[in-house]
Amino acid sequence: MADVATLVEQARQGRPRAVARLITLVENAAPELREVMAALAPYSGRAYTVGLTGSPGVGKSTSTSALVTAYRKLGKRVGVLAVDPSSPFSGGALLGDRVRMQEHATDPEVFIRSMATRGHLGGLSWAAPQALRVLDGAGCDVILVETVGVGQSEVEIAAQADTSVVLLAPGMGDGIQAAKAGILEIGDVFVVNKADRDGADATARELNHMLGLGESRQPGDWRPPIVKTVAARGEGVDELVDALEKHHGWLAETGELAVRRRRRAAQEVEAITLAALRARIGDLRGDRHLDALAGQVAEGTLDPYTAADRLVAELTG
Ligand SMILES: Nc1nc2c(ncn2[C@@H]2O[C@H](COP(=O)(O)OP(=O)(O)O)[C@@H](O)[C@H]2O)c(=O)[nH]1
Ligand SMILES: [Mg+2]
Repeated sequence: MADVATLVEQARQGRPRAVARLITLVENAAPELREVMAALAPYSGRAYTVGLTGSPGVGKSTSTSALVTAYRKLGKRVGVLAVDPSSPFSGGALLGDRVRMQEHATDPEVFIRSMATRGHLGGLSWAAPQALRVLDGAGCDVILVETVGVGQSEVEIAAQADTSVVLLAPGMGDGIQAAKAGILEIGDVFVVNKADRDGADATARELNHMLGLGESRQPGDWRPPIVKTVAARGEGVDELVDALEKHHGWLAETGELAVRRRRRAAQEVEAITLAALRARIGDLRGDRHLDALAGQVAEGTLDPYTAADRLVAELTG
């Protein structure tokens, strides 16, 4: 295997194979990652990242593909990351997604990758950001992150993007579902896709109502727009790009972009720290010190907090 420095250099030049191999390293939590991330650090923070979330079938992949087309027209280099927190498979996109992404497959300015994160210690919290770092380092101007999973993990991944797009479609009972999943709070831009179907206006109205309910916005606060699209035909996609660009501008002007990125970096560092501590505790299994502490706690001669303090002191000492 090419050494890390060479791989990173090739990825920096936008060579797809090198980018793919680096993301595989992330996916496998390979030991080389430490070196990869050190080499990529100076090149991070350039890409604008957009997360797309919503129930299965709502049109995330179709919208992602349409957005790739729109951003390519603007001359941007685009990365696409489909994150599936539950899938044991890696490397390949779901078949349907492959078909949808086909038209971009031969475009050297588009990087498409799906990633499974199951089995990671602290999985999502650091695997997705590191894959984003790779795409960022490869010179992507925009990175679109589609989450395949639903629920909490989805919200977690969306929080790793600069802008979160929440998609709904008419007739899916989506408004209610979305509220349940806590997804309304994370939406910076809302899309009512499948606007060619009956009920799109009603869904948009319902959404508008729900968004307005908890409103206590100050002047200058971001008011999440609702964009209607027919992603399958590319309709409304330019309006969606406009909404994204506006949000990007608002993030930059208000300083919120830096705030969000710092918050994300803190989570990333914390996740890596916890994984490292957990690994060290694992190393301690069978260790006489831990064994002795556990024995004392079991016998009642030591309380568990004091035992934990001693363990932390030992791990960090
Ligand atoms: N009628 C209609 N169908 C759409 C539209 N966008 C996507 N679809 C279809 O909805 C299905 C699910 O789309 P997909 O992008 O895979 O959804 P995902 O699971 O959220 O990624 C596919 O059969 C798409 O062709 C749209 O705007 N209108
Ligand atoms: Mg999809």
